Amino acid sequence: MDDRIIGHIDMDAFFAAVEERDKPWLKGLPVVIGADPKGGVGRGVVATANYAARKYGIHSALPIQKAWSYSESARKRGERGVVFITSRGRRYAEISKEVFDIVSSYVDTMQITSIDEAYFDITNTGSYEEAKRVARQIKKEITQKTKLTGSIGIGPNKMIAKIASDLQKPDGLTIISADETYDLLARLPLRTIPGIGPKVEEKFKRLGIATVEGARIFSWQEMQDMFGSHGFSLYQKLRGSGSVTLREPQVRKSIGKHKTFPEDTIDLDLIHAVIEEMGKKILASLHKKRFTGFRTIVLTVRFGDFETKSRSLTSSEPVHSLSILQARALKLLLPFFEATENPKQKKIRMVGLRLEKLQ
Ligand code: TTP
Ligand code: MG
Repeated sequence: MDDRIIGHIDMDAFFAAVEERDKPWLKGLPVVIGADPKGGVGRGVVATANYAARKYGIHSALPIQKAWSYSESARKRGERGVVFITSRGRRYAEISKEVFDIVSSYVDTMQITSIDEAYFDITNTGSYEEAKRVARQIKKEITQKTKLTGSIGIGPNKMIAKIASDLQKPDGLTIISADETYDLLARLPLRTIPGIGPKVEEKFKRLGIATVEGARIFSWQEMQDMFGSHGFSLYQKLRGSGSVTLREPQVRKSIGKHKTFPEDTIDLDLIHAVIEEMGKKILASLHKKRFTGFRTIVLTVRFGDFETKSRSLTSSEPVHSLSILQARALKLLLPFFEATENPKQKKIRMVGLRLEKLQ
Protein backbone atom coordinates (compact mmCIF):
# COMPACT_ATOMS: atom_id res chain seq x y z
CA MET A 1 0.00 0.00 0.00
CA ASP A 2 1.25 3.44 -0.76
CA ASP A 3 2.16 5.69 2.15
CA ARG A 4 -0.30 8.41 3.03
CA ILE A 5 0.23 11.78 4.68
CA ILE A 6 -2.60 12.62 7.04
CA GLY A 7 -3.25 15.86 8.89
CA HIS A 8 -5.34 16.59 11.97
CA ILE A 9 -6.51 20.01 13.03
CA ASP A 10 -7.84 20.86 16.47
CA MET A 11 -8.79 24.45 17.27
CA ASP A 12 -7.37 25.87 20.50
CA ALA A 13 -9.76 26.31 23.46
CA PHE A 14 -12.38 26.67 20.75
CA PHE A 15 -15.56 28.01 22.40
CA ALA A 16 -13.50 30.22 24.71
CA ALA A 17 -11.41 31.55 21.85
CA VAL A 18 -14.54 32.51 19.90
CA GLU A 19 -15.89 34.39 22.92
CA GLU A 20 -12.55 36.12 23.50
CA ARG A 21 -12.55 37.24 19.92
CA ASP A 22 -16.17 38.44 19.99
CA LYS A 23 -15.70 40.18 23.34
CA PRO A 24 -12.33 41.96 23.36
CA TRP A 25 -12.76 43.02 27.00
CA LEU A 26 -12.10 39.38 27.96
CA LYS A 27 -8.48 39.72 26.90
CA GLY A 28 -6.12 38.35 29.53
CA LEU A 29 -8.90 37.10 31.80
CA PRO A 30 -9.65 33.51 32.78
CA VAL A 31 -12.79 32.51 30.87
CA VAL A 32 -15.09 29.51 31.24
CA ILE A 33 -17.80 28.59 28.75
CA GLY A 34 -20.67 26.36 29.77
CA ALA A 35 -23.70 26.30 32.02
CA ASP A 36 -24.67 29.33 34.10
CA PRO A 37 -22.92 28.93 37.51
CA LYS A 38 -25.69 30.95 39.22
CA GLY A 39 -23.38 32.15 41.94
CA GLY A 40 -22.24 28.64 42.81
CA VAL A 41 -25.57 26.79 42.79
CA GLY A 42 -25.89 26.38 39.01
CA ARG A 43 -26.23 22.96 37.42
CA GLY A 44 -24.50 21.62 34.35
CA VAL A 45 -20.89 21.46 33.28
CA VAL A 46 -17.99 23.35 31.78
CA ALA A 47 -17.85 23.12 27.97
CA THR A 48 -14.34 24.51 27.87
CA ALA A 49 -12.00 26.86 29.65
CA ASN A 50 -9.37 29.16 28.18
CA TYR A 51 -5.76 28.50 29.12
CA ALA A 52 -5.80 31.09 31.93
CA ALA A 53 -8.77 29.34 33.55
CA ARG A 54 -7.17 25.92 33.01
CA LYS A 55 -4.40 27.09 35.35
CA TYR A 56 -7.03 27.04 38.11
CA GLY A 57 -7.71 23.37 37.39
CA ILE A 58 -10.85 24.03 35.35
CA HIS A 59 -11.48 21.79 32.33
CA SER A 60 -14.23 20.47 30.02
CA ALA A 61 -16.94 18.42 31.73
CA LEU A 62 -16.10 19.71 35.21
CA PRO A 63 -19.32 20.53 37.13
CA ILE A 64 -19.89 24.26 36.82
CA GLN A 65 -20.23 24.53 40.61
CA LYS A 66 -16.68 23.23 40.99
CA ALA A 67 -15.42 25.72 38.43
CA TRP A 68 -17.13 28.44 40.44
CA SER A 69 -15.45 27.34 43.66
CA TYR A 70 -12.02 27.15 41.98
CA SER A 71 -12.57 30.67 40.77
CA GLU A 72 -13.54 31.81 44.27
CA SER A 73 -10.36 30.23 45.67
CA ALA A 74 -8.30 32.04 43.05
CA ARG A 75 -9.98 35.28 44.01
CA LYS A 76 -9.09 34.68 47.66
CA ARG A 77 -5.47 34.12 46.68
CA GLY A 78 -5.57 37.55 45.06
CA GLU A 79 -5.81 36.24 41.47
CA ARG A 80 -8.43 37.18 38.91
CA GLY A 81 -11.82 35.58 39.18
CA VAL A 82 -13.17 33.65 36.21
CA VAL A 83 -15.57 35.23 33.72
CA PHE A 84 -18.37 32.70 33.12
CA ILE A 85 -20.09 32.76 29.75
CA THR A 86 -23.07 30.70 28.67
CA SER A 87 -22.47 28.59 25.55
CA ARG A 88 -23.65 30.05 22.23
CA GLY A 89 -23.82 26.89 20.20
CA ARG A 90 -24.99 28.44 16.97
CA ARG A 91 -22.14 30.94 16.96
CA TYR A 92 -19.55 28.20 17.42
CA ALA A 93 -21.12 26.14 14.65
CA GLU A 94 -20.90 29.13 12.33
CA ILE A 95 -17.19 29.66 13.01
CA SER A 96 -16.57 25.95 12.78
CA LYS A 97 -17.97 25.98 9.27
CA GLU A 98 -15.70 28.89 8.31
CA VAL A 99 -12.68 26.99 9.60
CA PHE A 100 -13.52 23.77 7.79
CA ASP A 101 -14.29 25.63 4.57
CA ILE A 102 -10.75 26.97 4.68
CA VAL A 103 -9.25 23.55 5.40
CA SER A 104 -11.25 21.89 2.66
CA SER A 105 -10.06 24.45 0.12
CA TYR A 106 -6.54 23.03 0.56
CA VAL A 107 -7.21 19.32 0.73
CA ASP A 108 -8.84 16.56 -1.28
CA THR A 109 -10.61 14.72 1.49
CA MET A 110 -11.53 15.78 4.95
CA GLN A 111 -13.26 13.96 7.78
CA ILE A 112 -14.82 16.28 10.34
CA THR A 113 -14.93 14.52 13.69
CA SER A 114 -16.21 17.24 16.01
CA ILE A 115 -17.09 20.92 16.06
CA ASP A 116 -13.40 21.85 16.08
CA GLU A 117 -11.53 18.79 14.83
CA ALA A 118 -10.99 17.24 11.42
CA TYR A 119 -8.64 14.88 9.65
CA PHE A 120 -7.49 15.61 6.14
CA ASP A 121 -5.45 13.80 3.54
CA ILE A 122 -2.52 15.70 2.05
CA THR A 123 -0.68 12.83 0.46
CA ASN A 124 -0.74 14.70 -2.84
CA THR A 125 1.74 17.25 -1.47
CA GLY A 126 4.31 14.54 -2.09
CA SER A 127 6.49 14.97 0.99
CA TYR A 128 6.33 15.82 4.67
CA GLU A 129 8.18 19.06 3.95
CA GLU A 130 5.60 20.12 1.40
CA ALA A 131 2.80 18.96 3.71
CA LYS A 132 4.21 21.18 6.43
CA ARG A 133 4.19 24.14 4.07
CA VAL A 134 0.53 23.55 3.24
CA ALA A 135 -0.35 23.16 6.92
CA ARG A 136 1.38 26.46 7.67
CA GLN A 137 -0.69 28.04 4.93
CA ILE A 138 -3.92 26.59 6.34
CA LYS A 139 -3.08 27.89 9.80
CA LYS A 140 -2.22 31.30 8.42
CA GLU A 141 -5.46 31.65 6.50
CA ILE A 142 -7.52 30.50 9.49
CA THR A 143 -5.88 33.07 11.73
CA GLN A 144 -6.27 35.82 9.15
CA LYS A 145 -9.91 35.11 8.42
CA THR A 146 -11.22 34.01 11.82
CA LYS A 147 -8.63 35.53 14.19
CA LEU A 148 -8.44 32.15 15.92
CA THR A 149 -5.62 29.66 16.24
CA GLY A 150 -5.66 25.94 15.73
CA SER A 151 -3.05 23.23 16.13
CA ILE A 152 -2.16 20.90 13.30
CA GLY A 153 -0.45 17.56 13.44
CA ILE A 154 0.81 15.60 10.45
CA GLY A 155 1.70 11.94 10.33
CA PRO A 156 1.42 8.68 8.41
CA ASN A 157 -2.03 7.87 9.81
CA LYS A 158 -4.93 9.37 11.74
CA MET A 159 -3.70 8.27 15.14
CA ILE A 160 -0.27 9.82 14.70
CA ALA A 161 -1.72 13.01 13.20
CA LYS A 162 -4.00 13.43 16.19
CA ILE A 163 -1.23 12.76 18.68
CA ALA A 164 0.93 15.28 16.83
CA SER A 165 -1.71 18.01 16.84
CA ASP A 166 -1.83 17.79 20.62
CA LEU A 167 1.92 17.87 21.23
CA GLN A 168 2.47 21.62 20.83
CA LYS A 169 -0.87 23.19 21.66
CA PRO A 170 -1.81 26.02 21.32
CA ASP A 171 -1.01 27.27 17.81
CA GLY A 172 1.18 24.24 17.20
CA LEU A 173 2.37 22.60 14.00
CA THR A 174 3.92 19.21 14.58
CA ILE A 175 5.16 16.79 11.97
CA ILE A 176 5.79 13.17 12.81
CA SER A 177 6.97 11.51 9.63
CA ALA A 178 6.60 7.80 8.99
CA ASP A 179 10.32 7.35 9.72
CA GLU A 180 10.13 9.19 13.03
CA THR A 181 6.95 7.60 14.29
CA TYR A 182 8.31 4.50 16.03
CA ASP A 183 10.99 6.31 18.05
CA LEU A 184 8.98 9.40 18.84
CA LEU A 185 6.06 7.40 20.15
CA ALA A 186 8.38 5.40 22.42
CA ARG A 187 9.01 8.33 24.74
CA LEU A 188 5.40 9.39 25.16
CA PRO A 189 3.24 8.54 28.17
CA LEU A 190 0.97 5.56 27.58
CA ARG A 191 -2.15 7.68 27.88
CA THR A 192 -1.18 9.47 24.67
CA ILE A 193 -2.34 6.41 22.74
CA PRO A 194 -6.05 6.57 21.95
CA GLY A 195 -7.72 3.57 23.52
CA ILE A 196 -5.43 3.63 26.54
CA GLY A 197 -7.61 4.98 29.30
CA PRO A 198 -7.20 5.02 33.05
CA LYS A 199 -7.83 1.28 33.40
CA VAL A 200 -5.22 0.09 30.89
CA GLU A 201 -2.80 2.68 32.23
CA GLU A 202 -3.31 1.34 35.75
CA LYS A 203 -2.72 -2.22 34.61
CA PHE A 204 0.62 -1.27 33.07
CA LYS A 205 1.50 0.90 36.06
CA ARG A 206 1.20 -2.09 38.35
CA LEU A 207 3.82 -3.72 36.14
CA GLY A 208 6.02 -0.65 36.52
CA ILE A 209 5.37 0.53 32.95
CA ALA A 210 4.53 4.16 32.13
CA THR A 211 5.71 4.76 28.57
CA VAL A 212 4.88 3.39 25.15
CA GLU A 213 8.36 1.89 24.91
CA GLY A 214 7.89 0.04 28.19
CA ALA A 215 4.65 -1.52 26.99
CA ARG A 216 6.31 -2.80 23.83
CA ILE A 217 8.01 -5.65 25.69
CA PHE A 218 4.84 -7.71 25.34
CA SER A 219 4.25 -9.86 22.29
CA TRP A 220 0.88 -9.55 20.58
CA GLN A 221 -0.18 -12.87 22.08
CA GLU A 222 0.66 -11.57 25.55
CA MET A 223 -1.26 -8.38 24.82
CA GLN A 224 -4.24 -10.50 23.82
CA ASP A 225 -4.00 -12.45 27.04
CA MET A 226 -3.94 -9.21 28.99
CA PHE A 227 -6.56 -7.20 27.12
CA GLY A 228 -8.65 -9.72 25.23
CA SER A 229 -10.00 -8.61 21.91
CA HIS A 230 -8.39 -5.14 22.20
CA GLY A 231 -4.96 -6.65 22.72
CA PHE A 232 -3.88 -6.89 19.12
CA SER A 233 -5.04 -3.44 18.16
CA LEU A 234 -3.26 -2.00 21.20
CA TYR A 235 -0.13 -3.88 20.18
CA GLN A 236 -0.31 -2.22 16.77
CA LYS A 237 -1.04 1.24 18.16
CA LEU A 238 1.99 1.03 20.45
CA ARG A 239 4.03 0.61 17.28
CA GLY A 240 2.42 3.58 15.58
CA SER A 241 0.16 1.93 13.08
CA GLY A 242 -3.31 3.27 12.54
CA SER A 243 -6.02 3.87 10.02
CA VAL A 244 -5.64 6.19 7.03
CA THR A 245 -9.21 5.96 5.83
CA LEU A 246 -11.08 9.22 5.97
CA ARG A 247 -14.74 8.59 6.32
CA GLU A 248 -17.40 11.12 5.70
CA PRO A 249 -18.85 11.80 9.12
CA GLN A 250 -21.84 9.63 9.79
CA VAL A 251 -24.67 11.99 10.37
CA ARG A 252 -26.31 11.10 13.59
CA LYS A 253 -29.99 11.71 13.17
CA SER A 254 -31.32 11.38 16.66
CA ILE A 255 -30.45 10.62 20.22
CA GLY A 256 -32.80 9.23 22.82
CA LYS A 257 -33.65 6.94 25.68
CA HIS A 258 -36.59 4.90 26.88
CA LYS A 259 -37.63 3.25 30.07
CA THR A 260 -40.06 0.46 30.84
CA PHE A 261 -41.62 0.74 34.27
CA PRO A 262 -41.46 -2.21 36.70
CA GLU A 263 -45.28 -2.03 36.74
CA ASP A 264 -47.68 -0.24 34.41
CA THR A 265 -48.52 3.13 35.93
CA ILE A 266 -50.60 6.25 35.49
CA ASP A 267 -48.76 8.20 38.20
CA LEU A 268 -47.98 11.53 36.54
CA ASP A 269 -45.39 12.60 39.13
CA LEU A 270 -43.47 9.37 38.76
CA ILE A 271 -43.55 9.40 34.95
CA HIS A 272 -42.66 13.06 34.82
CA ALA A 273 -39.67 12.49 37.13
CA VAL A 274 -38.45 9.68 34.88
CA ILE A 275 -38.75 11.90 31.82
CA GLU A 276 -36.91 14.77 33.49
CA GLU A 277 -34.07 12.43 34.37
CA MET A 278 -33.98 11.16 30.78
CA GLY A 279 -33.93 14.72 29.46
CA LYS A 280 -30.90 15.48 31.59
CA LYS A 281 -29.05 12.38 30.43
CA ILE A 282 -29.91 12.87 26.77
CA LEU A 283 -28.76 16.48 26.80
CA ALA A 284 -25.52 15.44 28.49
CA SER A 285 -24.81 12.82 25.83
CA LEU A 286 -25.81 15.29 23.12
CA HIS A 287 -23.11 17.63 24.41
CA LYS A 288 -20.65 14.82 24.80
CA LYS A 289 -21.15 13.99 21.13
CA ARG A 290 -20.44 17.67 20.47
CA PHE A 291 -23.89 18.62 19.29
CA THR A 292 -24.95 22.02 20.51
CA GLY A 293 -28.71 21.70 20.34
CA PHE A 294 -31.77 20.20 18.66
CA ARG A 295 -34.96 21.34 17.02
CA THR A 296 -37.31 18.39 17.39
CA ILE A 297 -38.31 16.55 20.53
CA VAL A 298 -40.33 13.34 20.36
CA LEU A 299 -42.11 11.69 23.26
CA THR A 300 -43.24 8.10 22.88
CA VAL A 301 -45.66 6.36 25.21
CA ARG A 302 -46.45 2.66 25.19
CA PHE A 303 -49.56 1.68 27.10
CA GLY A 304 -50.09 -1.52 29.08
CA ASP A 305 -51.80 -3.09 26.06
CA PHE A 306 -48.74 -2.21 23.92
CA GLU A 307 -50.53 0.45 21.95
CA THR A 308 -47.75 2.96 21.21
CA LYS A 309 -48.13 6.64 20.44
CA SER A 310 -45.65 9.40 19.71
CA ARG A 311 -46.06 13.15 19.82
CA SER A 312 -43.47 15.66 18.73
CA LEU A 313 -42.66 19.35 18.74
CA THR A 314 -40.36 21.11 16.30
CA SER A 315 -39.12 24.65 16.78
CA SER A 316 -37.76 26.97 14.15
CA GLU A 317 -34.79 27.91 16.33
CA PRO A 318 -32.41 25.35 17.84
CA VAL A 319 -32.94 24.61 21.52
CA HIS A 320 -29.86 24.53 23.73
CA SER A 321 -31.11 24.63 27.28
CA LEU A 322 -32.25 21.89 29.62
CA SER A 323 -35.10 23.98 31.02
CA ILE A 324 -36.68 24.42 27.58
CA LEU A 325 -36.18 20.73 26.83
CA GLN A 326 -37.94 19.83 30.10
CA ALA A 327 -40.79 22.26 29.47
CA ARG A 328 -41.38 20.80 25.99
CA ALA A 329 -41.23 17.23 27.26
CA LEU A 330 -43.86 18.05 29.86
CA LYS A 331 -46.04 19.72 27.25
CA LEU A 332 -45.86 16.54 25.16
CA LEU A 333 -46.52 14.30 28.14
CA LEU A 334 -49.63 15.91 29.62
CA PRO A 335 -52.09 14.93 26.85
CA PHE A 336 -51.38 11.28 27.64
CA PHE A 337 -53.13 11.86 30.96
CA GLU A 338 -56.10 13.53 29.34
CA ALA A 339 -58.87 12.47 27.03
CA THR A 340 -56.98 13.71 23.96
CA GLU A 341 -54.43 10.92 23.84
CA ASN A 342 -55.71 8.57 26.52
CA PRO A 343 -59.50 8.55 26.66
CA LYS A 344 -59.69 5.26 28.54
CA GLN A 345 -57.07 6.34 31.09
CA LYS A 346 -54.92 3.34 30.26
CA LYS A 347 -51.83 2.71 32.34
CA ILE A 348 -48.43 3.34 30.80
CA ARG A 349 -45.85 0.65 30.29
CA MET A 350 -42.96 2.53 28.73
CA VAL A 351 -41.91 6.09 27.92
CA GLY A 352 -39.25 7.27 25.51
CA LEU A 353 -37.76 10.64 24.77
CA ARG A 354 -35.83 11.45 21.61
CA LEU A 355 -34.20 14.55 20.20
CA GLU A 356 -33.97 15.00 16.43
CA LYS A 357 -32.71 17.61 13.96
CA LEU A 358 -29.50 17.76 15.95
CA GLN A 359 -27.36 20.85 15.48
P1 TTP B 1 -11.75 20.31 22.48
O1 TTP B 1 -11.03 20.46 21.18
O2 TTP B 1 -11.66 19.03 23.20
O3 TTP B 1 -11.26 21.44 23.50
P2 TTP B 1 -10.85 22.94 23.21
O4 TTP B 1 -10.85 23.26 21.76
O5 TTP B 1 -11.71 23.83 24.06
O6 TTP B 1 -9.38 23.02 23.80
P3 TTP B 1 -8.02 22.44 23.16
O7 TTP B 1 -7.16 23.63 22.90
O8 TTP B 1 -7.46 21.56 24.23
O9 TTP B 1 -8.39 21.71 21.91
O10 TTP B 1 -13.29 20.60 22.27
C1 TTP B 1 -13.76 21.59 21.35
C2 TTP B 1 -14.96 22.29 21.89
O11 TTP B 1 -16.00 21.35 22.17
C3 TTP B 1 -14.70 23.01 23.20
O12 TTP B 1 -14.21 24.32 22.99
C4 TTP B 1 -16.03 22.99 23.87
C5 TTP B 1 -16.71 21.75 23.34
N1 TTP B 1 -16.68 20.66 24.35
C6 TTP B 1 -17.80 20.47 25.15
O13 TTP B 1 -18.80 21.17 25.02
N2 TTP B 1 -17.76 19.46 26.09
C7 TTP B 1 -16.66 18.67 26.29
O14 TTP B 1 -16.66 17.79 27.17
C8 TTP B 1 -15.51 18.89 25.46
C9 TTP B 1 -14.26 18.04 25.64
C10 TTP B 1 -15.58 19.90 24.51
MG1 MG C 1 -9.93 22.00 20.38
